[in-house]
Amino acid sequence: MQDRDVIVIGAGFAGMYMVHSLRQLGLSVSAIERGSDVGGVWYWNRYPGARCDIESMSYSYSFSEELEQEWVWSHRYAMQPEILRYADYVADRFELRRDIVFNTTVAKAEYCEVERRWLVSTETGEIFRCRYVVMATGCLSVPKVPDLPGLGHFEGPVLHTADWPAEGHDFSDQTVGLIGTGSSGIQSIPIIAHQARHLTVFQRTANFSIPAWNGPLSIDHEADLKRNYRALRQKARQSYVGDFADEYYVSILDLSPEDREVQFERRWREGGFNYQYAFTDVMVDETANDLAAEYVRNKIRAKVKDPRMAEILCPKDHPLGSKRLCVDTDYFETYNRDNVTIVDVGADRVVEMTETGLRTLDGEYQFDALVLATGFDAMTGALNAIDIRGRGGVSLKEQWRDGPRSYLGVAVAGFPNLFIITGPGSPSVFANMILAIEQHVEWISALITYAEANEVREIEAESEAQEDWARMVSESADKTLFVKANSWYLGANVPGKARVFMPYVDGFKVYADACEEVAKSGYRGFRLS
Ligand code: NA7
Repeated sequence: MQDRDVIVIGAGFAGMYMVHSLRQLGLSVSAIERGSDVGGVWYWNRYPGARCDIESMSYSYSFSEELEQEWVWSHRYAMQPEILRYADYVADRFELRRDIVFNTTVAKAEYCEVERRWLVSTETGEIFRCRYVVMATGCLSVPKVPDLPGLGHFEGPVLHTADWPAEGHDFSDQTVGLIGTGSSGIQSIPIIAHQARHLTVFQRTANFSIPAWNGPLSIDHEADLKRNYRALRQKARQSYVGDFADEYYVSILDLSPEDREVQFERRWREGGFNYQYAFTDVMVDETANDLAAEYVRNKIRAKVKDPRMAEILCPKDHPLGSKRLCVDTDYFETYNRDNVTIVDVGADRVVEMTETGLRTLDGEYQFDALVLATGFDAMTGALNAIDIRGRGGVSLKEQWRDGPRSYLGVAVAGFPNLFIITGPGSPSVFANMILAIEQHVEWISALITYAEANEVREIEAESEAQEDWARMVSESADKTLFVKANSWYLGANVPGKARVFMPYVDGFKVYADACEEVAKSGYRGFRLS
């Protein structure tokens, strides 16, 4: 048994900063990490084309001005290898690895009420005893393998985008089947299409995607951003998403048809998420949303030469943005290649996997290798994968059977001294994730500091505060179009998972202000004893 003040579970960007921050408080801390190195989501998601969909200058830590100035991002949107190099650099620079236990999976975390300690056990039987536990397990870290009948019968390699072999995979001379057209599919399809002899994409739901217009960051532009970093970080903290984009608070419906076209085109040319967030009504008004959506559909029709393929690729069954918007490089153009086919497998058209391919209601498709770009058991998957037991031995997974409920997305009633970074009920995946992580790490660190200074031994969310928060999160989501899709935000991609809208939709700034208010009030909604 080893004793620590704090155990952090996970050493992605959340766990890394949490370790750094707790050390500054003079606390003893270890992070326990399943992978063999730091990086979290960027450690596992090594599929071809993996890239961040938030711009690199803002998708980076802001806690150290030296780090900010030293690190040089090569592109507007960074590719996975570069982000992993950044994680490696940060780990070296702040000597984080000495407090991280790698290649170790946490199986259980149990609260002992008598000792007021958590006992964290690993799959190999090691036990760590600590006063606080911080879950830095990530929102998109448990790959979802679809329940395809006969999947085990397929004789070729099966690769999941979120569990890609470190050595990569050479598709040259192979025929490839790929299931899934979310961000991971949309990023990997153009690259795999270049390598493979033939690529067949099986699409259940067509998705909206906006061009990334990715390219190298010029030295001048980078220098300019770095000169203004403090102001830009401040701007990010005052914004909805938490990035540097200019928000454009105008309603689509207030614009004339001509001005609308101008604005849609301008946002399309800027690329990325601002196409969705630039307008006030796109996520709350169906007419406004459909105008924005039709603009994208027309772009798809203009890009894809075969009109039949173009219609398959045009999303029609959910509002733009209700499934997370994708940001692509040459995705739709890829379907103009002779070696790429798209097959619509919506409406339960998949029958089974065979030894050599996939049988659908429309025919049989053969290929050498299968890529699953089928997403994640998002937001709660990694938390539920650990047997977390709070007061009275109550299991978090059981408590969340009908959907996750938390206070501020950071704490759960009945689970004292346990904190979740970017948990359900916080903006998390709706925000620039690194900023969301920093805000949580700093807030949790301040709360622990307060507890240490005031001889508080137990910090626990009150049930009533938690219920109020959960109700508010769900009522806010219900006022938007975010709830109008079978998305992973709602848990709809995992059969049997409770349908509860998990992210906080009112934006980073409003959320961070609410957290600040709670702190200023002496941590209203928490029982400090
Ligand atoms: P997503 O966005 O959940 O996409 C998964 C895709 O896989 C999506 O198109 C799914 O269709 C499809 N899917 C899942 N199961 C099946 C089955 N059984 N049959 C056919 N198609 C299936 O995951 P990503 O990894 O692309 O991206 C996740 C997030 O990571 C992304 O939003 C960014 O934030 C980064 P569906 O839409 O469910 O019909």
